[in-house]
Amino acid sequence: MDINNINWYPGHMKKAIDKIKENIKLVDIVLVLVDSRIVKSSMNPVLDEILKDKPKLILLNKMDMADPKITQNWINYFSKKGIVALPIDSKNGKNLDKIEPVSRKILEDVLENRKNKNIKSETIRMMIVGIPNVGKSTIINKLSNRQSAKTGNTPGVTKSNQWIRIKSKFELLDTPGVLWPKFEDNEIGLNLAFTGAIKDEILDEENLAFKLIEKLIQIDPKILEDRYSIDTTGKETIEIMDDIAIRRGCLLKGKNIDYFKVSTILIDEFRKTKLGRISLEDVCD
Ligand SMILES: Nc1nc2c(ncn2[C@@H]2O[C@H](COP(=O)(O)OP(=O)(O)OP(=O)(O)O)[C@@H](O)[C@H]2O)c(=O)[nH]1
Ligand SMILES: [Mg+2]
Repeated sequence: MDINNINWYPGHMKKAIDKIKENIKLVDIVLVLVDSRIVKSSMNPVLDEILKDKPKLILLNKMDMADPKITQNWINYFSKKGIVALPIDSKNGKNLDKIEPVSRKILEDVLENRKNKNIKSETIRMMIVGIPNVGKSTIINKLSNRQSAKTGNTPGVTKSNQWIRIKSKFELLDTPGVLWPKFEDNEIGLNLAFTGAIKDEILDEENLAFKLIEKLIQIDPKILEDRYSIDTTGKETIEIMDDIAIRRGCLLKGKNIDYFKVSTILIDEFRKTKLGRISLEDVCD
C-alpha cells in the first residue's frame, strides 16, 4: 500500500453502511463514537450525511490516551456549535454513566411527546456507530456488565449488527466499524493508520513509522527524546529512526539497522500509550 494514498474500504463496510441506514428508523438516538486522539479524522463523512437529521451524542472515546487539554478544546468546539459531546474512557468505564441521562436530555421533546401520546414505554433505543477499532463493542460490554460483544485490538472485529439490552429502559445496537471510500487527504489516512483503525496487513510498517516520527517531532520532539533517550536536534527523520533502533537493539548482522523491527516497536508503543497521552489533531489544525 502506498503510504501517500491510504484507503481501506472492503465490501463488508459498504454492507454495514446499508444496514446502518436500514436501522436508523428503529432507534431514537445515535451514539457517534470518535477517537479523542484524532477527533477530526475519525468523523466519518458518509455517516455524518446519513445521520444529519437524527438526534445524536458524540462520544470522544479513549480519553485516557489523549492529551486532556486538547480533548477539552474539542468539547468546547462542539459546545459552541450546539453539539453535545462527552469524553469517555470505555476501557475503565469513565463517564459511561452519563450516556443515558445525557441522551434522555437530548431526547427530552421526543420522550415528552411519547408520554403525551400515551405510549407507556420509556425505553430508549440507541445505535452505536464509528470507525473500526474505536471501542464500540467495549462500551457495550461495559454498559451491559458482560462480554456481550466481541472486542479486540484490531479493526474489523464486529461483523454484524447486534442488539444488546443494557437495562430495562435502554437498548443498544452494536454495528461493525466503517470507513469511507476515499479519504479527503492523506493526513486522515495516516491518522487512522497510526491509531489502528486500518488493517495493518495492508500497511507498510516502515513507511508508517517514518511518518509517525515526523508527526511526533512536529507535535513535540520531547516525546521521542524522553522515551528513547535520544537527541533529535537538527536531525533528519531517518537519523532519528536509526537512533531509536540503536537504543532498542534493532540491528541486523553487520550492524545494519533492522527497520522492520524498530518500526513495529515504535507503532506498538504509540498504540499502547507508552509514549504518553498524545493527541494527533487539535481543533485549529
Ligand atoms: N485505553 C483505552 N482502550 C480502549 C478504550 N475503548 C476501547 N479500547 C480498546 O480498543 C480496542 C478496540 O475495541 P473494540 O471495542 O473491539 O472496538 P470496535 O469499535 O468494536 O471495533 P470493530 O468491531 O473492529 O469495529 C480494544 O483493545 C479495547 O480494549 C478506551 O476508552 N481506552
Ligand atoms: Mg466491535
